[in-house]
Amino acid sequence: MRTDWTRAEIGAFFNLPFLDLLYQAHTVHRRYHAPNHVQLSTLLSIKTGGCPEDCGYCSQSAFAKTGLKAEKLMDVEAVLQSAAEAKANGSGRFCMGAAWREPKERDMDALCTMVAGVKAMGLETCMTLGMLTGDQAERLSAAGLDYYNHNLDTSPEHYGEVITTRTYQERLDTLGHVRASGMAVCCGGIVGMGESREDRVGFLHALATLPEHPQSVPINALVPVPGTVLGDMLAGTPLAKIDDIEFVRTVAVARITMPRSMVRLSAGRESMSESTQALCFLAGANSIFTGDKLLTTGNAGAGADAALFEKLGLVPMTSEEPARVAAE
Ligand code: SAM
Ligand code: DTB
Ligand code: SF4
Repeated sequence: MRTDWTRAEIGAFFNLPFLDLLYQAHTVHRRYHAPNHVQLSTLLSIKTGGCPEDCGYCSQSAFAKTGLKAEKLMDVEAVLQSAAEAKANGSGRFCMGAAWREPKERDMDALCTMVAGVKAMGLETCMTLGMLTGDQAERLSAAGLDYYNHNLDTSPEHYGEVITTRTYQERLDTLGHVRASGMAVCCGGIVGMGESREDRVGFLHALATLPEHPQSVPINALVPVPGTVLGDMLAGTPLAKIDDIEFVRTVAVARITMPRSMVRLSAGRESMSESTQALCFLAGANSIFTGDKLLTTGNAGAGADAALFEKLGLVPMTSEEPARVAAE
């Protein structure tokens, strides 16, 4: 798989006529993935609010005026109960998120117990806890964590407009620790934060030129939360919502440049029409978050998703099924 893409090449994909881009992305998609299978993932916020980081999009930042109450880390039993419900509702993957800059040593045992318990249910496991040291990555990996989510979020140039308390390089370092531990990397970002097309090019370029492609690439559309820097700054402006076609283009270019990765249609789906979501699947998205809630914001809900799958003839991927079909 190519990891030497240039920005010019990635920019050229974005500039293709829309139908040519979709055709190319879907052709790549069919070569590496089962086209009508979409993975259902469930998210659980295992530690909500009060985060010391200043990510401008995030409702959980202590800098945001969202009125969200800071909570403690959930009990292992409650997490496992929630995972069992996710499994019963057809999810193949369970992703646990914590509003931390990084996990504390005192929490590591409980986190590892959660991972082992969720894994024992036959679910794919993912966590997103902030920055990790090499040792923490090793421990989570040994406990059975399949994926670790840590996003680059945007282009290196736009990054400083969004977050000041953690550098791009620190993010790259955490991704290196995750990769070295043998866990799969889940790394993506957000579009619709007022960035330019060139920033979206730079963002996908950063992902597609990592030492290995992230095995999982979440593409989020900003959920503008009132009280957050970006939610308030963009409210009422033409930038308040990413253009649907531009969003689909971003998914398509992710698919073409990272052919084997799972491309996840993540936050922001609640405000997308069924047709836009269908175009995202055509462009190569093959995973969604299901359920009524993401971490703190609303989501389309299992009923709406079941109806959409029925309409489109999509089948949820089972956790036993290999996510990727054999490539030639
Ligand atoms: N605290 C951890 C961290 O940031 O590494 C994990 C949780 S954080 C909520 C995970 C990701 O969710 C962020 O990197 C960001 O890409 C995405 N996210 C957070 N708030 C969002 C929003 N309002 N709209 C879209 N995506 C969002
Ligand atoms: C990711 O890139 N998207 C998911 C997951 N990683 C953890 C989270 C989306 C969060 C949306 C905002 C919220 O619900 O607070
Ligand atoms: Fe904290 Fe993660 Fe939100 Fe940033 S995105 S404020 S690190 S919870």
